Amino acid sequence: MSQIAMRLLMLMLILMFALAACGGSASNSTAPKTVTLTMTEFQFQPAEITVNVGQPIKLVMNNNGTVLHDFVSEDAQVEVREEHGADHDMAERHTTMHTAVEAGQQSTLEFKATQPGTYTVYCTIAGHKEAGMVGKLIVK
Ligand SMILES: [Cu+2]
Repeated sequence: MSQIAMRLLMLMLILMFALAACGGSASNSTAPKTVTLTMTEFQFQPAEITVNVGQPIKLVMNNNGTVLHDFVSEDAQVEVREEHGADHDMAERHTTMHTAVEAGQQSTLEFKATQPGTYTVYCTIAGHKEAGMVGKLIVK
């Protein structure tokens, strides 16, 4: 085999490995499913989020409003993996999920639901829940 043919064969092998690696990561079932949520005054859009038990979820929250909002649950049975949000003092409130988003900003919350059920999510800023910032996390 000539030197050039040998090099071409090596190049083909490298390309095949690279393609196999790409295919592998694309079909990786542990990659989180992205769910996008929009916040405004005064609602979550969508107001209901449905996920499966054990499915990794990356919740991407866009605050399209003009004031700080947050996404909180006190009862959702979840395992929070990673959170990137605005600083927001929750005082003594007990929460299982909590991410704040500054006006015009984006925050993310990666979690896995651990128990089926229907849980309440809401915004803790005074008056916002009453004005409509309340929703449901449905876990199947
Ligand atoms: Cu709010």
